[in-house]
Amino acid sequence: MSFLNTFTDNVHKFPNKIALEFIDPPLQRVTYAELDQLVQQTAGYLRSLGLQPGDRVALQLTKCLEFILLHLATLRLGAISLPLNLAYPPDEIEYFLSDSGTRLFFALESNAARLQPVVSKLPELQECIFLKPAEPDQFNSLISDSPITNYRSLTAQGEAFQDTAVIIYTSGTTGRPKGAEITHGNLISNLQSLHAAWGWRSDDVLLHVLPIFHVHGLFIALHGALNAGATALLMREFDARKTLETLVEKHCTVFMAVPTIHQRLLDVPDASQFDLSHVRLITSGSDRLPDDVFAGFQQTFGYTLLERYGMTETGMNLSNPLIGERRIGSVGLPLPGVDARVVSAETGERLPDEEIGELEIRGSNVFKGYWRQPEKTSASFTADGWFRTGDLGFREADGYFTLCGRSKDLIISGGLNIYPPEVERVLVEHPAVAACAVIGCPDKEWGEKVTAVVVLNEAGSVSGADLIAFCRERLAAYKSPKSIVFRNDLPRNAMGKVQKAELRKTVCQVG
Ligand code: MCA
Repeated sequence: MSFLNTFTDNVHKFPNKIALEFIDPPLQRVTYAELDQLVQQTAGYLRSLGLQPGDRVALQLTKCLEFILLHLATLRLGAISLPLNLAYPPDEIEYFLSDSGTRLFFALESNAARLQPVVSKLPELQECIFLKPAEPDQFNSLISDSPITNYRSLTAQGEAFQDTAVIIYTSGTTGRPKGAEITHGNLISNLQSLHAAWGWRSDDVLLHVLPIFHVHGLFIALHGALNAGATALLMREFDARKTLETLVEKHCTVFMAVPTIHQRLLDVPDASQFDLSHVRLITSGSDRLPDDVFAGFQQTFGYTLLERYGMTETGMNLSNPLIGERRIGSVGLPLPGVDARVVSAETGERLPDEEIGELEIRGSNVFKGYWRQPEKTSASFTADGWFRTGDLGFREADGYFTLCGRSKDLIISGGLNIYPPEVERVLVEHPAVAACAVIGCPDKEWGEKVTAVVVLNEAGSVSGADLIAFCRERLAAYKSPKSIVFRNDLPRNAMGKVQKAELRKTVCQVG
């Protein structure tokens, strides 16, 4: 049993129902039967390129039908889909492709010149195909020459519960990002939990505004809709006013977003004019939901946001209930099939309710491990198989969990994770920089704003703007500092470790 089985069942049950509709140009709309046919053709095309079960297929594309077809066809063939953020510059792409040993890479034609020097260096990469999603005929002609593959005869191996379906790179506190291996079993178990918890229905209409290269937009929203036999309306790039208009005009029933997006909806000048009373489920996740956004949503739209908590490595873990109290500041209760506990960071022992400790998760939603990183994989699990999330929180006596910080040094900006060491590694490469520390400062728009505190060499001279530009050449723009603060030295403890808590106190107010 995999997510692809439920999708196939839905193709039989609802062949003529719209599965996907892109609501901005190029306008595209496919029924379940058409989507199935296109996925089969795409699978045939990938087979004609020699793709084998277990091979990695990397996708760095806009939010487009081609992305979804390639992703689903890759899963159908038992190969591994590797979605990549469009913001990653060539340096980062080189690392992801080489670390994963990617065999086929689909990228944007408009990025071809920047990517060519990188892809030509990668011995395991068999082919790099540049696509023009604005011109759907290009992809149609690629796949229409391929025989339709009866993938069902090919997938026995690929759909096995334990087989890796997708690799998503997540940054770590040390070293370079790690590829989280998510299995077919992880995908279906999390979909089944959410289907039950959020009451997904085949007559739901999801408005999908998130990127599809992350767990939230791809597994929770897009797979969620296809798993339910529902219709997904896809907005290629988020636009706040258009989101409100579409929710109303298209009678959408489900909407999922991150706090930055909810804040932007509240900032639409006449937001309260939009009647969202028909939207049965609006969720918030990927970052802590600020209390004023929770309250603002109630005041403006009369809707109580449903906050939930997940991670790339685990999918969704906890959720406020569909029916029952959606508690402000809390991420709710464990989803069906997911166990959660709070332990002492020092002893690893389970803590009583109300005491703050590290949150650990167990269940068939939890990933298999980090790609080719057995030590990092075993370090992230306890001896008895619980995944250490690195998030701090407590459990209340009635089972609700509240998060209150992280034991790992992580910044979350606009729902995207950024690990300071990745940014620090780039900054210290600049010849004028002697030392640096990267922190997240509270920010109304982004939740946290990446801020770098920099100490220059004695003879060093560089402006903040030039340092930001230096980072943006080497890192995705969302990871690059939005502000640089120069200092003569950094506060350090007796071991020489930078005291970031101290820096946050002194820098964030002025930074
Ligand atoms: C864009 N920019 C950002 C971010 N996004 N800066 C910091 N943090 C960000 N998240 C910068 C760009 O580099 C650019 O800078 C400027 O903002 C405008 O870029 P643009 O692309 O136009 O931004 P936008 O379209 O307004 O995007 C904001 C957004 C987007 C809609 C909030 O960031 C977004 O879709 N976030 C959701 C991410 C997500 O899906 N996370 C889920 C991860 P400049 O102009 O200087 O070049 S999965 C997860 O976390 C777990 C599993 C979970 O629980 O869900």
